[in-house]
Amino acid sequence: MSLLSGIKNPAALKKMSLKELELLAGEIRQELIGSVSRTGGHLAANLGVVELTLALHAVFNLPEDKLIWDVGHQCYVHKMLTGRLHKFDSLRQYGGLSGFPKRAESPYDVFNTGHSSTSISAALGFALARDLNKENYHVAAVIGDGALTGGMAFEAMNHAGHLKTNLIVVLNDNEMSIASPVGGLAAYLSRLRTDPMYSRGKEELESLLNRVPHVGPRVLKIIDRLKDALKYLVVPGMLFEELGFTYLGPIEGHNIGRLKEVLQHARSTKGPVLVHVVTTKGKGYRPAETLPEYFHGVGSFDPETGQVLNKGGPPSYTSVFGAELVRQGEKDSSLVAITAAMPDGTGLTPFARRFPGRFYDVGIAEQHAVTLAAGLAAAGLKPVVAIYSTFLQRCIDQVIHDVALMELPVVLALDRAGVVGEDGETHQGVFDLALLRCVPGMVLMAPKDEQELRHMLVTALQHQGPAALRYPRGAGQGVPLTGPALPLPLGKGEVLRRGNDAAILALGPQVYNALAAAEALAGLGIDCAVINPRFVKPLDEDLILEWAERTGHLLTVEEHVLAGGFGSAVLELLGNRGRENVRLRRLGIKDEFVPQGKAAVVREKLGLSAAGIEREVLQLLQQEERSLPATQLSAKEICSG
Ligand SMILES: Cc1ncc(C[n+]2csc(CCOP(=O)(O)OP(=O)(O)O)c2C)c(N)n1
Repeated sequence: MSLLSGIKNPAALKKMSLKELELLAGEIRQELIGSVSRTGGHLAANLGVVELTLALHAVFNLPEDKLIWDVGHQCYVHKMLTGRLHKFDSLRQYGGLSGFPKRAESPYDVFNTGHSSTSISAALGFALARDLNKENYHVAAVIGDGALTGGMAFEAMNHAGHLKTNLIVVLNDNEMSIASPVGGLAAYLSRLRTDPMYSRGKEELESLLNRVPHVGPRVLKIIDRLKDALKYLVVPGMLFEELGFTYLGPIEGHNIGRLKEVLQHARSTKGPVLVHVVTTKGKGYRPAETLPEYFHGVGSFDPETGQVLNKGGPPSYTSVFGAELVRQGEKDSSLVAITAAMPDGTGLTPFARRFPGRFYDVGIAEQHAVTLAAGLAAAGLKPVVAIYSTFLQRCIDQVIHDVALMELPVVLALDRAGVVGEDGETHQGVFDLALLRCVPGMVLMAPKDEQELRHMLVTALQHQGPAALRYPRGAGQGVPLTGPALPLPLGKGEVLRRGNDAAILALGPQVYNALAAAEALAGLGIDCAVINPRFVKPLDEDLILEWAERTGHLLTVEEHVLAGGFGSAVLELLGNRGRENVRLRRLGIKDEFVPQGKAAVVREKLGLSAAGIEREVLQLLQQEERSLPATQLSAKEICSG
């Protein structure tokens, strides 16, 4: 039996010798490579934290002590050691093991994560609750050098340093975010890692100061001041020390013995401590060490070669967006592009290569990205912020306060809008319409396919105010990408199919499911119109009212929560215009979080498929008239599901 399969809970690690822990690390790496090669997932980050996770579990008493993983994509080893090894074949699948920490899954996962830079705030919350409840446990946050570029991490450290409570922050520094890390902080960490003066300095200073004989209080005070002055010269981690943390490190992050020693030391240190651990992303698997960015989040691959399986098919929305942005950048020298640590994920790498001077990767700093764009726009440039829908949630105030209030022409290119698949609840892009629709002056679009995305990008670029376009993750529809991208008339939808029994208003690529559903319904003798609204704001009111009148039955379809989305906008329109005789059904996401799983599986479960739309139309047409309470909106609307 392998060492790994014998571990039922992490207490077993405390009894293991260093040799056994090292053997275990090897087994874990094999298991990680094997299972992620089948399911896909965040391989490189997990390979990098094998020894760190073993040392953390060996030193702390989980789950009494609390361990919080920032972003959480590096929690696989932690899951293997906490009774979930046997579930790894279901990793990231529908109903399976989550790829992120989840309280509902295990008492060892004390805080859900997925978005970056939250761990220190949450850990401080645990530490303060412990103090208030007069409990006695340790709290540790593990945060990467990438996640540390998020402002929240510094807000939390600033507060923790002020409060001086016991709290351990483990900085997992692998010199990588998804891409290369950004800015002065990265340069600072690099100096800490590499400058022998920094790494030797602290121990030497401590031993020197310990040799100073104890004398009267006046002299002691002078010595204290001298210590402080000396610290500035030689103590590493001064930035963290200044924030009120005791800095320990840098430590070789693949040396379990050394890690255990330093973590023990951190455990017995009073006040906030930062343990700086240096690791290699992708450690122990050559393809991932060579291409850590590629193996950050990867689909299934051949473990022997590292070759990714099942590639091919139409170009992704992301890549079509990226290519069109380069074309527009050629025409307009005022166009600048911004990403928050996702140059590849958002398709901006070709733009960055072509126009390095007009491209900004700001680190994991979405709020800054949007206000930076506002500043650039106020000064006459044309910024495009390419951002995942889910991460836009971070910067709604910046959109309202810094962009929309001044009517600044900032383009928000919202990638991964709708169902995202295996990353699950934390990453679904299903709130953006509700968050943006209420912002005065905002133009909101959703292309039905990758060709329309090109047109919408140009529409947004030519608009003299804020505009957002939302498009999904993954492959486009495979439509021809011919001709120049041309601006679309603002607030105008298009009729794709005419019919008299009902009109389906389907947003984004759901248009294609609507067309397939209409085809199937035609076989049943039901004659459906299909409309591509294109704009959620401004809404094509005339078109929608015309088809409401013509058919008397409307179905809206969107990959978005029903509350505040596109269907809500249509419902408001019918209500405002007193169209009591129109029946409306809205298909979208009910008031619940959307789980992980293959996107097609999840869409099917949500009814966001051709078959689902067909069912909805049948129900819409079969619905009996019912009298509504006077307080209800005038349109006779019944939510789907
Ligand atoms: C708010 C937010 N923005 C972007 C991301 C996407 N993201 C996931 S992991 C990651 C890089 C994290 O780098 P680091 O903290 O150094 O961890 P590593 O993967 O290198 O171990 C990014 C940008 C995110 N999860 N949350």
